[in-house]
Amino acid sequence: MFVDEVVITVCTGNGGNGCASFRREKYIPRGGPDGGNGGDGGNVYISSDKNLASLSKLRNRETYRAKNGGDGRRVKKHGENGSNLEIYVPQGTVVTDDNTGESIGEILSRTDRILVAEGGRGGRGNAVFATPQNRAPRRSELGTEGEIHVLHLNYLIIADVALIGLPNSGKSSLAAALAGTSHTPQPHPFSTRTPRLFACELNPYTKITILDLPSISTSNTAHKSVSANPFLKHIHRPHLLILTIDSASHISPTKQYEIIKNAIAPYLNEQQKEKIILLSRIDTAPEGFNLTEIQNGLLTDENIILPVSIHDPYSLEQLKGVIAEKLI
Ligand SMILES: Nc1nc2c(ncn2[C@@H]2O[C@H](COP(=O)(O)OP(=O)(O)OP(=O)(O)O)[C@@H](O)[C@H]2O)c(=O)[nH]1
Ligand SMILES: [Mg+2]
Repeated sequence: MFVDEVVITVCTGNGGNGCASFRREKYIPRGGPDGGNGGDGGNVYISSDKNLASLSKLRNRETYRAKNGGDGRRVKKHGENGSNLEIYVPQGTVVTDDNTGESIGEILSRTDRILVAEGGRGGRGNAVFATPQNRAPRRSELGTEGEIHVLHLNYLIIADVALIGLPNSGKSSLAAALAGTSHTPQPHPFSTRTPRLFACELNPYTKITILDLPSISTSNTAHKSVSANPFLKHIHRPHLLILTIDSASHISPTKQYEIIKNAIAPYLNEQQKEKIILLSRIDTAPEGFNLTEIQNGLLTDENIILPVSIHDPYSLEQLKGVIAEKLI
């Protein structure tokens, strides 16, 4: 199951209480104070796990707790520190405070780890309060309470390129062809239900990841797109967007482009001005399909337009070349 958003509650451990006690041993009258300190409560961390590709291991609305610190004991024994809790997430996860909306951090590299909540401090035992003036203090401290936070985890997939287009426009076949992996063609629309990453070697020196996204519905409009395609938010990280315009579709290329542009507009970031527009499945274009006319109709300063077919290795090589140029 692919899950890219969860809300969880995290609780850190309480600090253990300090102990108030006095040394009691045979032949040692009036032994001094010997109460140990309480241990600190465990912290909660959000940590990177490069093997994860979803937040599906976490349960929405679940509470995750670190351990409490142990109480201090006699003979100056310190309470044990409560063990920390590590919550593992995939690289690309954004952490925000669900109550305030405040950004807490992002897990981007494989070593990233964020302290999201700190455990309570252990209270001091009476042994530490002994002074020459007061050799028998009875005072000891209570441990402080841990913190409780409600966190919103939003996984935004890390990829170099994202493929976006209308149903059946050849995105998955193209991603598989570029990656050189086998793909069972699905002739029905919306066969891709969740985002999928493909590793592609553009040339011997450049390896990239391509994100194949579920199709945009033809009834998509900017304001409806969140519910219609909850996966479009994943275009946030890829530097380059490839829009597939289906040459074989009954919807005109300009109309397809309009639909895609409106659907992705709410999710674009500043750096994503550049796009490659593909006239996909070009080998199945109907008679009278005027490539030059269509290319000119779609051309803008920000776009480059290429015809492509998975059955034409030359067009795939050409596409790889253009991707490499845009990314490097
Ligand atoms: N002739 C031809 N057929 C293609 C080409 N690319 C894809 N197809 C076929 O088009 C159909 C749809 O391809 P997909 O790759 O599943 O398209 P998609 O955009 O991922 O579609 P969904 O995710 O299902 O909405 C399949 O039957 C493919 O075999 C192409 O370049 N030429
Ligand atoms: Mg697909």
